[in-house]
Order: sequence, then C-alpha cells, then structure tokens
Amino acid sequence: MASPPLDVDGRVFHFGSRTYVMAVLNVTPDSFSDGGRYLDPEAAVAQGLELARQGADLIDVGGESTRPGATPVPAREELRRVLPVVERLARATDVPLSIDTYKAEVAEAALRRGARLVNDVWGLAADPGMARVVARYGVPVIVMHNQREAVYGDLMGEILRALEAAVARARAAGVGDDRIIVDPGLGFGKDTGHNLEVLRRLGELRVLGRPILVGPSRKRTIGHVLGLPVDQRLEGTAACVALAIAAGADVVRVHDVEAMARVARMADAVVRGWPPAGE
Ligand code: HH2
Repeated sequence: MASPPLDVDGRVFHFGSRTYVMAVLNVTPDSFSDGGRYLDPEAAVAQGLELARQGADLIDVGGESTRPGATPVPAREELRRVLPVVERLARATDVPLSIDTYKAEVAEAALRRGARLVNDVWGLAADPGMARVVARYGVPVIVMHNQREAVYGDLMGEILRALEAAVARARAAGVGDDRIIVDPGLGFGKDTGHNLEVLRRLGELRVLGRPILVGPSRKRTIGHVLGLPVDQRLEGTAACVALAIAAGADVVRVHDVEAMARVARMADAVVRGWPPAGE
C-alpha cells in the first residue's frame, strides 16, 4: 500500500503516484562528485535554481562530505557554508529545501532560514538533540541506515531493524508518523556486493510502511561495476534509478536531475501505469 501523502509547506507529495526527484547540492570542497564547485554561495544558489528548472522536487543542501575518508567538519564551518545558501535559495525558489546534516545545531539553523526537511545520514543516532529539533519544527525527516564497518550476518534484516530503531527514535521525540522517510544508505558501511543486493531487495523495506528514498547517484559501486570514473557514471546511475523504482523507491536522490527525471518518468510509466494519474 502507498504511504499517505506528505505535505511539505503546501506542496503535497502523493507517494505511489510517481517518483519524486531530490537534487543534490553540495556546498563542500571535498564531496566525491561535485566537491568545490558550489562553495561560493552565489554559484550554489545559481546551481539550486538550475536544479529547480531541471525538475527537482526537493533540493538537498549539504555542507559536509560524508564520503569515506572525508574530513569531519565542525558545526561552525558547516553553518558558514550552508546558511547563506539555504537563506537565499529558500527565497528564490518554491522547491522545498532539505538540509543534509546529522548535527541538531545545523539542522535547526537551516530550518530557521527556510529549509523544510531534514536529511540525517546517521538516522537520528549521531546527535541526541536531532529528533527533538525535527519534532519541534514539525518537518519531515529522512532517516538513513549507516554503520562504520561493512560487515553483516543478514544484510536486509539488519538494515530493516536499524531503520525500525530510527523510526522509533523519531516517534519517541514526537515526529509525526507520516513525516518519516526511510533510506537504506547505499554506499554507507556497505561494499559493492552489499549495495547491489540492497538495490535488488529494496522492496523488502516496504514492510516499514514508509516512503523509501534511495541515493545511488554516481556512487563507487557504479564505478566498480563499470570501471568508470565519477564523471562517467550517468548510465550506471540511470540503471540503478530505474531498477530502484521497479523495486519500490518513492524518491531518488541524484546529481543529474534533468536526465534522472526523464528516467524516473519513463520507469514510472512502466511501473505505475500510463497516462500518469491527474494528467
Ligand atoms: N548519499 C550521500 C549524502 N547524503 N543522504 C541520503 N539520504 N541518502 C544518500 O544515499 C546520501 C545522502 C553521498 O553523496 P553526495 O552528497 O554526492 O556526496 P558527499 O557525501 O561526498 O557530499
């Protein structure tokens, strides 16, 4: 059964009717694929507007790279990077902004300046204040599975249990039941075999009864399979996006918005029927 509709500041997401596209906007010097390109707030805002033009349903602004080996960033520096961009972009576009952070202080400051969702790659477990901030602002939250070591006895079972625990943390803090989106965390504490298996078995996350977000975009698994550098992973990303949709994804987090919005629309026509409801 489809998850209930999600109202994000007046924009309603009807999960099940189509796949939604979350655009990546990294305001970092070291993100694995777009690091350094949008450090200047002006360039970041211009890129945000371009992503909106290309069809983004959400724009995910991040100020700290989470790629393996990236240098951790203190909250002060993360705030310095993201706040000017969130503040200006929120005024310049109607597309809801999410803040990609696991720090409550960064999330709260971004929410005050116009962000409308929180994307936490540590599933509300890294900062004890995070769930409370999400609840206080009444915003939706993406809880992602993550762990340090790529070691599993039962891959999907362990991801499911960890996501259940993240959902429980959100609910215990008072986050509305219909405001929690789950994400298996491709590339986070997972090797290539794990990532491929997660994509293949994504539909198993449906038992959680939440919208599913997945972020395969340009990731290392694609590089491993195809033997291609990060700037040549468009087709690999497209294959993952289409198959994720067939397996039950509701939202895809991508860098190449125009191309992946087309891939999603085509995959939706096959998976969800044609013509789309409401057209
Ligand atoms: N992947 C990245 C960052 N944030 N958030 C969610 N919910 N799901 C993901 O799969 C995910 C995420 C990593 O990608 P990117 O932002 O491009 O790189 P970096 O972490 O190097 O900035």
